[in-house]
Amino acid sequence: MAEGLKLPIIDLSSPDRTSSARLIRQACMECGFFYLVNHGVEEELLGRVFDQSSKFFSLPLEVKSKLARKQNRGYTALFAENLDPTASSKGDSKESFYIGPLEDATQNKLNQWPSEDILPSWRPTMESYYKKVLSTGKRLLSLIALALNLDEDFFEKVGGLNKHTALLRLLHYPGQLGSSDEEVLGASAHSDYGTVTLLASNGVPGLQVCREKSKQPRVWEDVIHIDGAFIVNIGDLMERSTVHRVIPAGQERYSVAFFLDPNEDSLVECLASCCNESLPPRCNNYPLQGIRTLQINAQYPSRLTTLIIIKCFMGRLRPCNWWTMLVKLPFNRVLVLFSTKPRNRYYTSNLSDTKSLLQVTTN
Ligand SMILES: O=C(O)CCC(=O)C(=O)O
Repeated sequence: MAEGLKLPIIDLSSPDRTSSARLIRQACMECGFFYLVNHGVEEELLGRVFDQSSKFFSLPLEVKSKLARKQNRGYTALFAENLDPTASSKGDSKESFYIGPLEDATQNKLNQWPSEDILPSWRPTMESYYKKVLSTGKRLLSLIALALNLDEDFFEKVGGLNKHTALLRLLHYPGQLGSSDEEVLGASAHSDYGTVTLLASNGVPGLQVCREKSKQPRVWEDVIHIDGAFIVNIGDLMERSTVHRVIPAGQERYSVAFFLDPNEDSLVECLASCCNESLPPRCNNYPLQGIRTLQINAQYPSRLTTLIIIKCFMGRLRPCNWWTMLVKLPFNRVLVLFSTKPRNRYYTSNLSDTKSLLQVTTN
């Protein structure tokens, strides 16, 4: 197994916020991953989340399948998702459960909950965790704003999370799979498409990071578990997203990922502090909703999405913006954004797969 990565540890409760922001900035420029401690989510609550998660995933498949994923909420079975179809046709060896925003009644209605008769503590436990980790994520985002030379309350002021689309995802990787000639990963190589992801696990190894995604063959480094710490990575909307994966460790792994994603109606636009005359914005006014829908569809491929991609590639259809984005996406990853007003503004760091964003903002 590859050597463990040495990642910086950020203390969310440190009174020296300037130093913390500096550390985050460095972590994001170098790797896009760091640990977060003193984050305010009690270990006892996390313990209950894992306990409920294990109870749910132990249920018979027919029971879990009654909550099958709809509108990106609910249960996905083993091999349903394929994060890297170029590596394997089989799909990823994990099952999962998505929970979406709770505060907004329309969004909350989409959530699916296991029956109280079967798992009476599931819903209150997940709701408590969702609220806690959301608050941690928002505090972290204010440090990231500082790291980008913005006011701490920048993202809050522009209302970027007023109608956020953060997803909590419980994951279960079975320990043993039947033998197969094809290498099957727990989660194949991918980067996350939101702003930040906060990940907790039951300590079973498997998470690996590739710092140079264009280098072949790829070099994978283990991310070691630290008790009580979240593993945080920045997503595509923060420009320096890092490819990661989960390999089978021969033991059952449970994890819980919280993807802090902004308002659905956001437009992707470059932050003023992240571009200048010599480095103009490379991507502006991309609608987040379009990008996300396309990304999610690509993860759970349907015949329609595949057809559109093929037709665009063959030049048989004149691609509209969204289709163009879909085709470009793997090569030209997008950026940050948030909206000040519904259906209006925006914003972002500067894009491309280079580390230029954070370098440009260095005074
Ligand atoms: O389960 C893990 O450790 C990682 C999960 C992950 O990378 C993801 O869901 O995007």
